[in-house]
Amino acid sequence: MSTEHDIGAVARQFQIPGEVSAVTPFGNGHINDTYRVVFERAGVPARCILQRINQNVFKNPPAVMENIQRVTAHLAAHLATEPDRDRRVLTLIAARDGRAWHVDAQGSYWRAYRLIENARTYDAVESPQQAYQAARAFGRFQQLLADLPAPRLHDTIPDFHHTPKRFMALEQAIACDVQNRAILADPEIKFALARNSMTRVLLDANLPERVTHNDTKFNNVMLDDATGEGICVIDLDTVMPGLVLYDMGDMVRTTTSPAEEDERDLSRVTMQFPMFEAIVRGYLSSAGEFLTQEEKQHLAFAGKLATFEQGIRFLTDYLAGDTYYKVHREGHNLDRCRAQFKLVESIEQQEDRMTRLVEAIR
Ligand code: ADP
Ligand code: GN1
Ligand code: MG
Repeated sequence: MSTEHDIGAVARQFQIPGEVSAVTPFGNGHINDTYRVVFERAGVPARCILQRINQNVFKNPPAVMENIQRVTAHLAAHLATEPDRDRRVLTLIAARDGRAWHVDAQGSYWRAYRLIENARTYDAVESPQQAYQAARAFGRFQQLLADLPAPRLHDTIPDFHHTPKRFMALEQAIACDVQNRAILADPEIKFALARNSMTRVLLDANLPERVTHNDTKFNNVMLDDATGEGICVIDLDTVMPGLVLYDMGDMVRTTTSPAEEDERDLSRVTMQFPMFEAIVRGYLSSAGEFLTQEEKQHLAFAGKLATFEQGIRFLTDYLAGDTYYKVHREGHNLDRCRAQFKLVESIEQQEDRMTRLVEAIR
């Protein structure tokens, strides 16, 4: 978290009435700095989410914000007649100068959202119902954005899910080995290099470009506290043109194992079939109508690829000296990589059954 920033002073740059009464670091994201800020006016509290955009990762913050403004406005228009519509889409709070962001004296970009009340995110899935709800929400998100008018959204991170380029970045990190860590990751490097052949499959599958979320981690969807419904998709920095199967795949990666992403006890990291089935059913319940045959054919494969891609991204960052993801302990990125590769193995063992399930219900 950025201690050098006075969070209360930043919060006052947004059009929120009242005085700042509390600031708390919030969430477990790897990229941005997130705070929950409470404002009080005449004893009545109002809560918001304040975020500092990570400019090491997002080189063009105004482009990120322009995408988010267009996407949230489009979603809000679609949801205008729904009950509880304010909790179903993120709402940006304007800065005092009327823009959707504030730039502080250090040049950092900040944004504020209304806090979605009576809902929360989870770092690990607990039930197939939760998996179903998350997948249904991400599918609906894609569906509602299918008619987003031109122009094309900005690529906030170019080639974000270009797995062959991720693989090349890994090869480069192994060759440079700037921290002399390759020796410590020898089994993981061998595991990765043996699986190059899967990296091109989706790019070669003649799939349509759509507006996708690109970071469909289980903790990027808020589940309603009372009903468990997947009520709001959050973390919109990477919403841009992409392939829906990477969204599907990242759900499988983050919503089938009972363990967290950085679990060190690898015996706990497994692809639980009932969770996979719930994801497929939840996703098809909202996205089934617009998916092409080619997309449906690759639904079962997507999880293996996305999990592998994430594993090589963590491994690359480990070898490069932890410059991209926030780390909280020695070897954290290597632990994360190991958990991803364990999950890839678990998926490989169940791949035939996963394919048969998708064939049966698609
Ligand atoms: P990161 O890119 O770092 O993952 P997120 O946008 O996902 O950042 O936010 C981090 C966490 O903050 C989320 O997992 C969620 O728990 C919480 N959060 C984010 N936005 C909101 C919101 N509008 N209302 C309530 N909680 C939120
Ligand atoms: C990052 O922001 P967060 O923590 O939701 C990353 C994703 C990774 C994820 C792995 C912009 O997501 O791509 O899949 O970590 N976001 C970016 O947990 O790189
Ligand atoms: Mg997040």
